[in-house]
Amino acid sequence: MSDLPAVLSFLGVQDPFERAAVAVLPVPYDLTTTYQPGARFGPRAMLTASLNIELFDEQLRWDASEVGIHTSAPLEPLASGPQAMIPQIAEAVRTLLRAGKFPVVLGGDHSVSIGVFEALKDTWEQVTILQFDAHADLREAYQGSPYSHASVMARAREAFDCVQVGIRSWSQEEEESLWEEPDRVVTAQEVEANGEAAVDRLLKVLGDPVYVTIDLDCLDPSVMPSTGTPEPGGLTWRMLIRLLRAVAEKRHVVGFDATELSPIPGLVAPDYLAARLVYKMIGYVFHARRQLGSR
Ligand SMILES: [Mn+2]
Repeated sequence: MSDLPAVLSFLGVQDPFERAAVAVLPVPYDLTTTYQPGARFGPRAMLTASLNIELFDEQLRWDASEVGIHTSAPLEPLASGPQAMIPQIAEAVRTLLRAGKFPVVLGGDHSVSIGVFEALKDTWEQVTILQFDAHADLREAYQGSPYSHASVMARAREAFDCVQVGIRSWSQEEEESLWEEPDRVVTAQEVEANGEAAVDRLLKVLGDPVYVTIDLDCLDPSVMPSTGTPEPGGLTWRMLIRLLRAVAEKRHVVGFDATELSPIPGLVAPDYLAARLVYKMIGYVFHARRQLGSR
């Protein structure tokens, strides 16, 4: 197979870093996954699936890859755990932000987002973290670690305004903190009951600019079974992309991540969905920027 690229790149596109608006950073790390490990294989599965995606977006009627996409070498996971890994992720993302790139981080388990938040703190005085997830992720610590995938939004809330969408599972411990500001939570049930109303309500509470962190388990397991914690009653594909497009059109999005893809061998549809979602979001963001001029 001499036609295999030396480095697996998103969409099989590899624009020179200097010319790329989008920088894809694979982080194959899953040491904090608790139920079904395997998110370390997520980036590779997304990148492999992405090679089959049509570059022309059928909704936008535009080939979003023309903005230039560069995929970095994967960040090597450190076995010493998240205390070491998070600064490493933060530094890698800082480098991308300093270079003026739009970072797209491919997890890995959701704890990789904590590293991204560290980098955002140094770059943006004020940014809202918009989380798509089945879980509140508001545990102060989980299994002894404050950097667990179950503590992602507890860490985010220490520095940022946050809005949480798709939520449908939380602990007794999280019950109080989740509902501190009820406007800032859009449950999966609320989205299912009236999607358009949920879009409107989200836009009403969401700050600007926005960083979007996507735990793929926000989606229903019927379309996204390949996650560490598949939770029933999730978002549909259509509803998720509707929400993401609305956010991209109405806010300045500074970057995003897609985490918790834990590929099931032989079941490629979820891997493809994850890759398609990442490309959709890139398309939405840059199409909106093109329409509005640089904000
Ligand atoms: Mn989750």
